[in-house]
Amino acid sequence: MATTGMGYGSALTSHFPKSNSLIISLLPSNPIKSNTISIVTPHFLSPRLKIQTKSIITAATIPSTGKLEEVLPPPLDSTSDPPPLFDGTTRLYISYSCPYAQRVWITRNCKGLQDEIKLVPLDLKNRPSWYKDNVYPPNKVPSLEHNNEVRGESLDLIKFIDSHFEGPSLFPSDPMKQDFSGVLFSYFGSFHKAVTSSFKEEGVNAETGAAFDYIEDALFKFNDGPFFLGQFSLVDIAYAPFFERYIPFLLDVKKYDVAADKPKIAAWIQEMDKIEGYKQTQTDLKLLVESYKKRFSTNV
Ligand SMILES: N[C@@H](CCC(=O)N[C@@H](CS)C(=O)NCC(=O)O)C(=O)O
Repeated sequence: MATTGMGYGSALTSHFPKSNSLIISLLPSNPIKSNTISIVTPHFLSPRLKIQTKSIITAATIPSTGKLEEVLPPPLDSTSDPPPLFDGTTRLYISYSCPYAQRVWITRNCKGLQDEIKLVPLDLKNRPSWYKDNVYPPNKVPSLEHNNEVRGESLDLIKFIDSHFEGPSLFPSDPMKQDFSGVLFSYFGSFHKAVTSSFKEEGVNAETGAAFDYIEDALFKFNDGPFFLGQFSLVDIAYAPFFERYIPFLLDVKKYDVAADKPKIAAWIQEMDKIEGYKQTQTDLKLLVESYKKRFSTNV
């Protein structure tokens, strides 16, 4: 069992990486420089994100599926030139730490669109002014530049990418499942509010507990797989980045194990961790917990 140094519970240990990601350079006769840095400080868990330091250097890693894992570009900041906007390239503007952007990034990966949709990470704390002025006036991430238009809102974007791009469908054709997806997409706002309502309070309140009960019940709805709609879908993608943040924060700060006595949630977490397109987007858990602690510093 992995030891995390943060007292993670048994049901949750599978959520955490056990060792540093293995970087295997392709083409050994023509070695590719794996000139990458981590966006995180060294600590007990392996950083998942490998950020390229120089744009001319390429590198590749092979996860267990054999699919190429990309080395990620460095975030652009206020000193960075804009990309050549509206030149026909489809660009996904994200921040590596944003859970909303992560939804769209996962969707892009799971559909195998790494070549078709170029990632443009931004440093949100030192945002380039051209982003608001010329790309996306709401000045938030994610946004998608495609066919001379820029659109935003993560839930709209994951549906847009799923229906307008090649790759495996991430939305079921079964009308009952489609209906339930609507329920779960709508529930997300209440869920997020209910879970974070405990963050500034002592302990974990009943609202938070009820929200996880709701999720556990939802996972019982279809029995043809461990995901919200049975098979893996956009609904799992919508929730995963938030669970990724809630789980370690609640466990570390509140000693609250989200998956305790919740076998469906425990199984869902385990299965999500096997999705390559998601794994490639997972960020550093200790950093997440630290940033949540800073944000919710009173009475945690
Ligand atoms: N409802 C939006 C929320 C996006 C959002 O709030 N993104 C944050 C980063 S996690 C952001 O860009 N914040 C910048 C700001 O508000 O200035 C979505 O689902 O895409």
